Amino acid sequence: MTSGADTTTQSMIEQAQKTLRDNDLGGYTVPTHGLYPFQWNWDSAIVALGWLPFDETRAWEEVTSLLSAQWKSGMVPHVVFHRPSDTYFPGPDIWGVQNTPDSTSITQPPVLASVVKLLHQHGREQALSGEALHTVVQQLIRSHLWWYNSRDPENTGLVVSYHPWESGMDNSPAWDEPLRAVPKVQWSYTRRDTSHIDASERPHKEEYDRFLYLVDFFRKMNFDDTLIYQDCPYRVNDVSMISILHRGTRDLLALCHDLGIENAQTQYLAHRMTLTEEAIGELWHADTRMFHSKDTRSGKLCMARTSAGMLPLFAGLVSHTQLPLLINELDHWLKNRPFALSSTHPEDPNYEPQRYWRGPIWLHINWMIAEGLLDYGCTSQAERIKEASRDLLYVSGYNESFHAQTGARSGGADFSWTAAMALYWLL
Ligand code: 2M8
Repeated sequence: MTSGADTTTQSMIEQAQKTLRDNDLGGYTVPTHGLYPFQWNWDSAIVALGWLPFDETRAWEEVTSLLSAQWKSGMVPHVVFHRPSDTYFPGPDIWGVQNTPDSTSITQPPVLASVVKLLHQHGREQALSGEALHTVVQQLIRSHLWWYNSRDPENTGLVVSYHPWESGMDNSPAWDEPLRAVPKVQWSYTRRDTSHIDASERPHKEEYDRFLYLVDFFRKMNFDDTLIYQDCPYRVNDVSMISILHRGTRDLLALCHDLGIENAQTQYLAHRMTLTEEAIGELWHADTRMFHSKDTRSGKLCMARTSAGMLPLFAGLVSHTQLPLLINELDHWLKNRPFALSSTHPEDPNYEPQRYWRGPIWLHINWMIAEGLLDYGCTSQAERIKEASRDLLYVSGYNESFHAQTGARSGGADFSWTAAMALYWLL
C-alpha cells in the first residue's frame, strides 16, 4: 500500500516529467512556451539534469543541441534560435548574427561542464560514450579556453561579462550602477515579455533601453572579441559567472582526467584556475562579509547584497577565514524566513520580492549554493535550503521563480528548469 505522501510525490514527479515533455521541441527544451520560445544556454544545462533520471538519451541531446550552436571562437551562445517564433523580443533580426543555427552574440553562465560531468558520473546507461563523448569534451575545452582568453585577455584571474543578460540575473540590483554608464537605445521597440507576464514582475523600460543599446553595440563592433573588450561601456567581473566558470573548469578537468585527456590545453586551464584563486579576494567585502561583482570601468564593487555573493561556495573559492563570516551572513538571511533563498537580501534597499532577479527565489541557484555548502561540510544550511526549495514546489508548483515572501508564482508557469531541479534534486 502506498502512503499519501508517496502518492503526492509520485504525482509531482509525473507532473515534472510532463512539463519537460511538453516543453520539448525535439532535441532541445524551451524554458516555457510563449515567454521564452527558444533554447537558452544555462536553462538547457540544468534541464539536462532533469531528463537524466527518466530519459538519459534525451538528457545528452539537450547538451549536444546546445553545443551545435558553438561559435568558431569557442563561445556557446546565450540563446539559440533553432526555429522562428514571434512571441519573444529581441529575436535574431535584432541581434544580427548570421550563423547556423542562428543565435545571440553573447553567452551565459557556463554550468554545462559541471552538468556533463554529472551526466557521465550518474548515467546508468552511459548513453553518450566513446567518440561522441570525446567530441563533447573537446567542445567544452574550446568553450572554457574561449572564456579565459577572450573574457580575461589581461590575465587578471577574473573574467568579465558584457551584458546583464549574460549573467542570467538580468535586472539584479548589482547591475544598477554599471548599467547607468550605458546609453539608452534611440529606436522604439515593442517588448513581448510584458504581454505574457505582469510588468510588475519584469525589468523596467530604462533597463531594456540599455540592454538593447548593448545589443546594437556588439553588432556595430562586428562581434569582435578584442574590440568589445576595449570599448564595451558595460564590463563587469560578475561573481556568479566567475564562480560557475571556476567550478565548471574544475569539473571539466576531472572529467578529462577520467577519460585520459591531459595535454597543453588542460594544463593551461589548470593554470587559469590558479589565477582566479589568487584574485577572488578582490570581490570580498569586509563589511558585508560576502562576495560582490565589480564594475571594471569604475573599479568599484557592486554593493547590492545578492544570492550571487554566495556562489563562490559552489566554486570552492571561499577561504577558511571567510567561511564562518559568510555562513553567519547566510544564517541571518535564512532566519525567520519561510522561503529561501531570495535573490536579493531582504534587508537590501533594492529588494523587491516579486520583481524577477531583485528578490524572487530561483531553484537552480539554490541547488548550486547547497552543493557548495555540502562541499564545505555545512550540511545543516544545505539541508535547510533544500527543504525550503522543496516546500516551494508543494506551495506553488513548477514556476519560473517564486515570490520571496509568499512563495507564489513569479514569472512563467510550467517552467523547465524548476521541473528539472525537482526531478534531479528534490523529489
Ligand atoms: C531570463 O532572461 C531572458 C533574457 O536572456 C529574458 O528575460 O528575456 C533570465 O531569467 C535568464 O536567466 C534565463 O536563462 C532566461 C530563460 O529562462 O530568462
